[in-house]
Formats: sequence, structure tokens, C-alpha cells
Amino acid sequence: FADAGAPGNLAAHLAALAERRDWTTRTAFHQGHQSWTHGEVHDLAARAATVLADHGVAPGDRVLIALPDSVAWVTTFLATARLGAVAVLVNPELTAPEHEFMAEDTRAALCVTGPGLEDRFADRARLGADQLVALTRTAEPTAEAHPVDAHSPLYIQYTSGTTGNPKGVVHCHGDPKTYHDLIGRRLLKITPEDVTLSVSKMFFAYGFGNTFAFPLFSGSSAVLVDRRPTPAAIDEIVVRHRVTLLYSVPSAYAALVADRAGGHTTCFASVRAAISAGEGMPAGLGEQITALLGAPVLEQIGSTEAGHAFCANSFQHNHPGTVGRPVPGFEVEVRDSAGRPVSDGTAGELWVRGPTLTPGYLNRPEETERTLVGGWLATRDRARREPDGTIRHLGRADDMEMVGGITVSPLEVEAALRTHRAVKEIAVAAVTDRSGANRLRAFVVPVTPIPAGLEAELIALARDRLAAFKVPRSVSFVPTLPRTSTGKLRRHLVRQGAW
Ligand code: 3SK
Repeated sequence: FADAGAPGNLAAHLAALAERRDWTTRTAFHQGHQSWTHGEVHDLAARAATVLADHGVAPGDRVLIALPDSVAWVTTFLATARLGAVAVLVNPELTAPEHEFMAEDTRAALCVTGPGLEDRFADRARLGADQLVALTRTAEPTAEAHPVDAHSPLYIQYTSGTTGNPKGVVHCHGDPKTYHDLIGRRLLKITPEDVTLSVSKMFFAYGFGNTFAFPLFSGSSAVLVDRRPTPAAIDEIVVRHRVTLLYSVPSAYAALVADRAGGHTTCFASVRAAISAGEGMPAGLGEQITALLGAPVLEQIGSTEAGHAFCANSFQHNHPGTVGRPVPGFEVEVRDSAGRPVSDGTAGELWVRGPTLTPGYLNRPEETERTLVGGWLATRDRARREPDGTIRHLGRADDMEMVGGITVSPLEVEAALRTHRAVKEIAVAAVTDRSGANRLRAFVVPVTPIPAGLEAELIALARDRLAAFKVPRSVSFVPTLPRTSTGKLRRHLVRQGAW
């Protein structure tokens, strides 16, 4: 396998790359108090491929992986790839019906499950992670790497869907190398010395690139954490492993900053960049993160359909408040609702073309046709191209609320109310009241104890800053907001007031 060009079978390519670059004795993953080298990971993966083959997995089969981030996740993924089978990456924390839907949608031949999921997938072939690990120890690494090309399907990820039904998004053997070439190597300048911590998990597009593709393609290492780390856990991991690249989402960065408001200090000197994606960065938060970490915040935007980021800031070109410029190799257009490109400075919908776009959704030809048009992906993000070529993200196209026949951007109302010191998180939505009218309501995660008179203060603040029709009629104080696993707000649930 050559370094450049089509990588063929990803698992074989990565194992050969680690050998050729002398990474086999370098640490690839830390998990708890244990570490694994690149050589150990590829050896385990080759042995795990024998175990999967013994369980009947054949080229083209789907292997559903419902595991927390772990070395078992990485080796199961690589073993599946080695056999030419297709990994189905699912959030282990989903409900039983959601898991069953994904197993049925993909016709999974085998489901590899983690702790607490023993009662799932009862009608299917299932292998517990503990069992797989035990069998791998004694298996021989004899399963041949199945010959595939860069366009052969490698994995399926489900869009967690800010609006509802999950859709299976297919990606191919050549894609992870491209994520690394364009983003990891070129923009983030990852070297074998880097140590990654990603709050987003590997079953999700952002986490897959951050924790799986970039470390394995660069000879660097990543810390695997089985659940979303608390601010205290992030502190501990950063110090213990001297993390250099922190990947997170605005709501988790906000929690880290809020945690430190109590005067607690940690040495973040090892961190050289804080990468943020998943949602727009609220005004002022980027500066607070840089003040805390002493490192630049690099905002980016991507999607499951694009595989990873398609617009990103870099060390050389960092424009806070924007998602940067198109990642080299990607083209971006801002279009009106009829699909015509609009001029710079005008808001529209973001369309993207590039090398790692999904060939389509699994079993959904109509949705594929609506979303992938003439080689372009309709992201359904609203955006504006600034005169300097950077892209400003303006929310999701379906984010707009309708009140009294007028369209209101909830993002504008949220930005105004977020400036109140007692607001930790906020979402604004049009909610139908008892009379059947649509009224704006602010859902606020407040500081505790909730200051007396906070609702009246927030409404007064909105009156002061916004046109009358944008002022929420009421405020609900809530303990959390409904978010996807990457921190995107699930507005359809906010609108229903149900989470
Ligand atoms: O959610 C995003 O904006 C994102 C960013 C980078 C990579 C992947 C995703 C989904």
C-alpha cells in the first residue's frame, strides 16, 4: 500500500502504515490506566478478524457495534474492515427500539455489544465485547484482508437527526485517510507527538475523525473515555496524559468554563488547540475558552453526510465567530431557496461538494435524491459568506420559528438572553398555548439557586434588545436541554416541550 492515493482495505493499510513509519511501539490509545501501542492495536484487530470470521462474518455483511469508546471498539471496527464487512456505528446508550431499528435497517449479521446490552438484539447473532476480547487473546491473526477499493462501503453512521428519524449514512474505505489528509494533517498539523481527547464519541462523525482516523493515520495517541467526561474528568485527563488537542462542543466548553468560575485552576499548558463543532459558538465563549486553556479555539462545521468537517478554521487563518473557510478539496455555495447561488453577504442555505460525501442514505432513495443533488450536498444549514471568504453559520434552515405569521430566528433571541449572568443554557421555541396560538417561550437552564425575579428580568432584557414580536411571552426553567450526542439542540423536542 502506498501512502498516497487509494488506501484499499483500510485495516491492512493502517497496519502497513504503522510498520513502515515505525509507529508500532508508540502509544495509540490510553484507556483507564492501560495503554496500547499502534502495533498492539493492529495485532489485536487481525486476531479479532479471525473471531468475527468464526462467527460467520463475510465480506459485505454488516456488523453492528454498540460499544462505548474503547480499544474493543477500535479493534472490532478494524477487524470488520479487514474482512470487507461494513461496521454499523451506533450509540450504545440508545433505547432498545432504536437499536432494533438500526439492526433491522442494516440487516446486521452480527451485533457486538457492550455492558448492559445483554438483553438486546435477542433475535440476532450477538457477541458481547468481553467474549470477543477473551476469544481474541487466543485467536491467530490468519484472516486475510479482503481486497476492496477506496469506494467500497466501510461503515454506516446514523444521523442522530435534529428533526427526527435517524438515517443510515454510508462511508467508504478511502474516506478516513482523506479526513486525515485534509483536516488532521493539513489544517491541525497533527504529529506523532499529539495526544487527543474528544468529548464526541467515535460512533459520531466528529468523534470518529478525531479519535480514530487522526491518531491512526498520524501515529499519535488518543484517550478513550467511555462516557461524556465531566469538567473534572477533562481536567484530570488533560493533566495525566498531557493532552495537546481537545475536541469538544460549545455546551461542554461552557460547562468547563463555568466549572472554573469557582476559582478551581488546572494546568492546561499542554493543550495547543481547542477544536469546536456541533453547534454555533455563543458570543464571548471563545474568548473565555482561550483565556482558560491558553490555546486558540478553532471552530469548524461538518456533517455525518460529509464524513467530517467541510469548513474549518486553522492556526494560520482563524476567524472567531465563523466556521472558517472551506476545507481544501471542498467547495461551498450559499444558495437561495430555489437553489441559485446568492452573493457574498447574503444569507442562504449551505451546499457542499467534496471528496468524502456519502454516496447516499441506506434504503432511502428519495431522501438521497433530495439531499444529494448533482453531486452537491444540501446541508440544510443557514449561512452567509463574508467578503474575506469565511463562512458564518446562522443556524439550521429548519430553525426558524413562526409567531403571529412572522418568522423569528430563535438564535437571535437566544443570543440576547444568553448575556444574562444567570443563564447557563437557553433555547427559544414557538410553543402552542392553550388558546392554540403560537407564542415564543424561552427554556432556560439557570444558575442555582435561581435568582428571584429572573423570569421578569429576562423578559425585560429581551424587550430592551429586541423588536416586540421577538420577545418571549414566558420562561420555563429546566434542568437540561435536549441535545444530540454532539451537543446540537434538538429543536423539534424543544418545540414539543418534551424531553
Ligand atoms: O457537527 C459538526 O459540525 C461536525 C463537525 C466536524 C465533523 C463532523 C461533524 C458532524
